[in-house]
Amino acid sequence: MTFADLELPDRVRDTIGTELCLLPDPSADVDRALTRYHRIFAALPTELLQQIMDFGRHNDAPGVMLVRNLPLDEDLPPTPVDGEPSPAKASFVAEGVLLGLTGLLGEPIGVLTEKDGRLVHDVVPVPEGARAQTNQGSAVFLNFHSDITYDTTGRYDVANPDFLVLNCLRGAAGNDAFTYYADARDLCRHLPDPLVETLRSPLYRLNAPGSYTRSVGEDVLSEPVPILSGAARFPEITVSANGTRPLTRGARTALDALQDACRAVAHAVRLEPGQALLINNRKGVHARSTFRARHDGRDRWLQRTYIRRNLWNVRYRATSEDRRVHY
Ligand SMILES: O=C(O)CCC(=O)C(=O)O
Ligand SMILES: [Fe+2]
Repeated sequence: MTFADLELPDRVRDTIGTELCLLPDPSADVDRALTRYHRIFAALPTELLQQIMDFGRHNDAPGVMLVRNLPLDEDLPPTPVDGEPSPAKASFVAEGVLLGLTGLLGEPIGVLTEKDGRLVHDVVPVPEGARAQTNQGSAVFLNFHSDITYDTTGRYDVANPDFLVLNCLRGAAGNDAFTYYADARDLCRHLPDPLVETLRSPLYRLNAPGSYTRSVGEDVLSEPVPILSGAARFPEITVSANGTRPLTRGARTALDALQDACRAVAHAVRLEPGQALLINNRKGVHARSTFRARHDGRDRWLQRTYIRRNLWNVRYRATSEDRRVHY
């Protein structure tokens, strides 16, 4: 599948940046902030705006889109080292870019077990998580995966985000961090039919995300699920970074072949400040290379949202404190 790549004209970047830098921290009133961002992002040229909206709405759209030449915060404080928001961040341009793009795709959601339910996630290398299969890692390859959500129903691919946006505030100091995306349509074309057939069978149990298993201290496996599902033209894929357990030998062979195929078909992006990656979390799987992290305030810094097209289908998980935050 094509990899979509958009660039804002300088004039539009500057207009959006000037307006965003006047706005306060969106977390105080997210719906009001999203409304303001909506007005601001309406300044995008029609063609660009439609390409982003079409990315969100159409089944046959690409699974990943890079948006370049976005505005930046003028004074960026040191990269936080704990995965928490930086208390020193005094302007909110990056948050505005992230939530402005998010609003073109759907609704940002929080999950209590992921970044304390915040809507804006700071994705930074954390010393204790350096070797973990989570967004805190740096010293290990973060395997091709979907962002999944632990759920008592035993299905982790239902309440999980439809989309992720990753907005880059600071690139890796060694320029060595790559994000990869492998589209399930490409994977199905690449793999022999019998292996695709196996991957379409409920022969796999997914381990819950590392952020959840860390809190309970043990692996928590899903019910047996297929890795690929849905119409042949529009396959959905679900893989856990934290471990996908094949239930048969054949299932293992197909899973190994899938991992190789991901590396073969993936698009690689080295995110730089002013670039955001829009990721469809159902049409493909993503991964991240190892990269050098020093935990000295100059490390790579992304902000991320989890997005649902619609909040209705996840209402069974809604918390009573905040209508965008789910347990
Ligand atoms: O750091 C990256 O490029 C991607 C990390 C990741 O998988 C995520 O944030 O969901
Ligand atoms: Fe991820």
